[in-house]
Amino acid sequence: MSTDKQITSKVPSDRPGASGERPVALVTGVTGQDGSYLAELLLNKGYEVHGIKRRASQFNTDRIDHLYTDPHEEEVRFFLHYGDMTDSSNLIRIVQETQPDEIYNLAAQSHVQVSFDSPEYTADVDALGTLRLLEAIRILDLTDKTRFYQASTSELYGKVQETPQSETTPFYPRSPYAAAKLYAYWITINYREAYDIHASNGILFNHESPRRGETFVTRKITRAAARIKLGLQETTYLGNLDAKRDWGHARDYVQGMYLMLQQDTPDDYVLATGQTTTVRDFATLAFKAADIDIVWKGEGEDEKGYDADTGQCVVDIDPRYYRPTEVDLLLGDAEKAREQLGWTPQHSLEEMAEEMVARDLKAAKRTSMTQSDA
Ligand code: NDP
Ligand code: GDR
Repeated sequence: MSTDKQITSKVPSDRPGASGERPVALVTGVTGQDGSYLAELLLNKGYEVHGIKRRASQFNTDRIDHLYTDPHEEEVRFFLHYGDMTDSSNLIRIVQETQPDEIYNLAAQSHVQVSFDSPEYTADVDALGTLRLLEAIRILDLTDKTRFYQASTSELYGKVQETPQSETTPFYPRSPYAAAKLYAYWITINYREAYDIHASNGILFNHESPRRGETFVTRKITRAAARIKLGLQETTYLGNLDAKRDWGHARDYVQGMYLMLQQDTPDDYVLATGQTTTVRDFATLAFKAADIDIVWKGEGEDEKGYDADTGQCVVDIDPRYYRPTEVDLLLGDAEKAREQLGWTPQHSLEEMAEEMVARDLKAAKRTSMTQSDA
């Protein structure tokens, strides 16, 4: 599934690393879904990678533990620093210490529904956090050296203005998350224009993987399908089944991020698959991958959860998962990224759903064995 051939063809030969020295990247949000795939990609390309993680009361590095090398060993290229997007002095110190060639700003309070509950915190992290990092580059006089990637989002499009959505489609944010990301998008462009920083926005449509957080809808569904199959839960409840998303695979999308920072000139790019699917259809597809037929509550006579004899599971709606304002339809046009970066997604939605369900079935089996041992 590698796109390495396309990638190297669009990477100029004068980037750091090309003449032997080791390029240095700083990744915020390294413990998240995208951060973990991006760190893998950069390490494979020979980078020294520094990641920022938050202090938490429990371990929060599950997604990157496999990248960790004992610091006493000779060739260590992956380093973690405690930090937080709300703490300017901490960010400035980390940028100063690491002197990165590239910063990938992936850290965010990234859950749209949660942003309605914590709008101010979301703005602080997602909007002002971006400003803090850009200011660190400026204050430390790294504007000529450090390239900057901003994790912008298809949520900026919000209320549908046109489809498919491209770099020229007007924005209409529909959540505190999207409004915060709108500020981050524009401040990135402003610092590019005002201070000549190589700063780019990736306007990424939804991308998923087995590492997706459990409360985003695809992972919630694949995890539920696996656990229902193994008798660990009876059913699941969902919100708006009619919402349509352009879902790709995170592995493909982090390659696009990397490519954006290898271009001679900074710019803004949409990454998307060009196909859209309802939540309802994704759920049907994912449950099928676990050999379960969904019956939407109200459509069948039987109102139980899972029936192993028929292979059917009744799934219901819980209005608690409805959002005060919804984004109804996302469908992206990634023509510019295809043309200029040589980027094309490699995974189909079906393959991805199968991969996610297979991984969740494995995890559910482990849980099931632990429970029966207890
Ligand atoms: P995740 O939610 O999986 O990861 C978010 C990361 O940000 C985590 O490492 C998290 O740390 C960290 N983080 C959150 N708050 C802070 C803070 N205050 N200070 C420092 N770090 C913080 O998101 P994804 O990997 O899915 O997404 C990466 C980025 O891309 C995000 O900015 C998201 O908004 C954006 N995006 C995502 C898309 C998607 O479909 N996945 C699409 C478009 C944009 P911790 O592990 O401790 O929680
Ligand atoms: P989204 O992702 O809001 O698009 O943001 P999410 O998976 O949370 O929702 C997608 C759609 O599914 C509907 N939905 C549900 N959502 C959740 N979480 N739980 C449910 O039970 C449920 N039922 C239906 C939602 O209403 C929505 O329409 C993601 C995040 O990764 C953002 O950070 C990123 O910017 C965008 O994708 C692009």
